[in-house]
Amino acid sequence: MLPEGRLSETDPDVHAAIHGEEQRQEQNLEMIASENHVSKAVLEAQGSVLTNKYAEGYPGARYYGGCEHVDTVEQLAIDRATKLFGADHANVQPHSGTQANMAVYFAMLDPGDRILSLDLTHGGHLSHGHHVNFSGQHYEIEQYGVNPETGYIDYEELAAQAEQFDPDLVVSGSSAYPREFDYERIGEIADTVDAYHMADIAHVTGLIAGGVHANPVGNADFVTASTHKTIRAGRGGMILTTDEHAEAIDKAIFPGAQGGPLMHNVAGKAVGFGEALTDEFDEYAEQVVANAKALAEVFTEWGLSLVSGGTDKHLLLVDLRGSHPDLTGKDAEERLERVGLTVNKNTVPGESRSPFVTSGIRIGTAALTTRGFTESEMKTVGRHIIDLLDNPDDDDLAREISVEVDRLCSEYPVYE
Ligand code: DSN
Repeated sequence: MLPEGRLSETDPDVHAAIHGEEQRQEQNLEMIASENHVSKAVLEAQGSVLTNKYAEGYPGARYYGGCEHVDTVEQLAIDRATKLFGADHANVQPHSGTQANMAVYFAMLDPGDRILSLDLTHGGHLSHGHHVNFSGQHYEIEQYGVNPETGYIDYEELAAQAEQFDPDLVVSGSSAYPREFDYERIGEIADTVDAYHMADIAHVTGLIAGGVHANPVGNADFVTASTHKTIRAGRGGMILTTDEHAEAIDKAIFPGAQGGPLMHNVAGKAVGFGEALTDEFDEYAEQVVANAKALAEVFTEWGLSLVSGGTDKHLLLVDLRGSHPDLTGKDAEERLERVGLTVNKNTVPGESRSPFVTSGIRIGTAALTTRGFTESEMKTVGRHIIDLLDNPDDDDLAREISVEVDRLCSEYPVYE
């Protein structure tokens, strides 16, 4: 027999922590660029009985019986993903974006093969070859960066670097590069040196699905993604590829890198992708970028320095070294958190402080746009951020801003 009763009765400790997190999300303005709020429908799918089911294999070819319903769910997720991105093939089983990247490397490379990717401190990701990550330990890595003057990737320089390094795989995509990638150009560079091109669109999955950013499908051999950021389809990952590489990718995910898929998460992806196919989602994606540009405008007007001078996407990278040389990213993050503004400290190009301290903060607009924020609310929040950074000892000011944050949270609830 199963324990009876609601979670609040059977496990008040876990219930209290979940409830606390619900309250935290409602009562704070979430500006961590990799986070978002999913719909109640996605939550329902993710919290469903599908968590009970083993489904190793793929729809129609499983290693377990009783898979007729999970087959339906996974096929819906696959069909919606291929429709959204115009891809030949989608694998929706990766547990995360990192697992998706791992599967592409595992499918196409041998240990010691060469990967050319964006440096972590210039906006890249751990799984693109950082030395503490499996990717940096199993493959030979060379990294490209942004031009220190402009903050943009210099594609001529990247082409020259590729010629010299002769990579087997070139990675486009980032966690903290505020500009759109030129996937076509990187595809050409990869072709020139006979390398595969993997576009990691984890952060911009929703912007591409919503038609605001160019789609790398067609220019990249592999497109990897996480599904919980701008696309709001619940926590997980995905790989898009061509018919040519479909079998290798499917084998790399299962049995290569993972066991049973998390079918409740696959259901969340199906529901979120369905939402992303609507016109409302396209409007959402446009507003996410409009909000980030509005925030960039306020920051620039008030003297904050932004890496690359602005943004094309859902995130800004504030380089505090110019305007607030003594303020670390860690201190800035804590100062904003005290009034209910959640951001994350982030390294900036040419970083001299440790990743636990940093000289920058990364600020995203996806979650606030989900709450209904438009440019005017974003500008209000932007001015509050500047006031807080400029006046560290003004407790009255912090209290006033905290009240204003409460007001905005009540006016734009997440789930009520
Ligand atoms: N950790 C995520 C981010 O914050 O960008 C990427 O995996």
